[in-house]
Amino acid sequence: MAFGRSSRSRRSVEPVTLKILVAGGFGVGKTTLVGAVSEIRPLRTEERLTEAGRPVDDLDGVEAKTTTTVAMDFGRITLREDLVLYLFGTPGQDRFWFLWDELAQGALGAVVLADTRRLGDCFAAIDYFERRKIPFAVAVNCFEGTDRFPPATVREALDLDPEVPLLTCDARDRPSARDVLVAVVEHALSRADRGRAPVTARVP
Ligand SMILES: Nc1nc2c(ncn2[C@@H]2O[C@H](COP(=O)(O)OP(=O)(O)OP(=O)(O)O)[C@@H](O)[C@H]2O)c(=O)[nH]1
Ligand SMILES: [Mg+2]
Repeated sequence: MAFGRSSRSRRSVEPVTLKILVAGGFGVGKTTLVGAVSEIRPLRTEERLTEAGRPVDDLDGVEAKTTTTVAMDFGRITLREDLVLYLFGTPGQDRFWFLWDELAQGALGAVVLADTRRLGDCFAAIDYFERRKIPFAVAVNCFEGTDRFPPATVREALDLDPEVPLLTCDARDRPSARDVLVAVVEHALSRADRGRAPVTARVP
């Protein structure tokens, strides 16, 4: 399950490193979330949105957006001295689907970011993780001025299994984004533990 171990760490405890994907539809805030929590300068593969892309790049609600991810985002966050997450943000547009299988290799779990103005945009990511049995949590990125819906309504609209964590977040806010990552890790670890001893894995 572990993605790797850092051999160069000088810390007394060698951290377990886990790979987490940050997925969701176009312009939902994936790059923003990875950038908000990453303790290293995040690697981004952004290209400018152009007039040519206008028919396929739906900018409703994110009109200020000028760039889009074309390969992946990469960041790192230490959740605990002995637990480090490597974050891989996926590209949001359908034309980059061919990259997903590569990015998903060895992932412990995933965050699916959602925007209530276009919930349907995250169906594909949810389907992808459900099919591959990759544990995921859904985080509604609360853009200002958007309607807030009760969690039960969002859960129903997305047809989520009761066990899938559903949270709200502000992708720009480090503590908020960190909470989402903690929820995913706890969910993924508890799912991995099910069937073994009834251990509750908790990340502070
Ligand atoms: N107001 C507000 N704006 C946000 C929030 N999260 C992201 N944004 C803005 O929304 C736009 C889209 O954010 P990105 O992080 O590029 O979205 P993305 O999901 O990586 O987009 P793609 O890679 O193109 O699919 C950017 O202009 C962000 O500044 C948020 O929580 N609130
Ligand atoms: Mg992006």
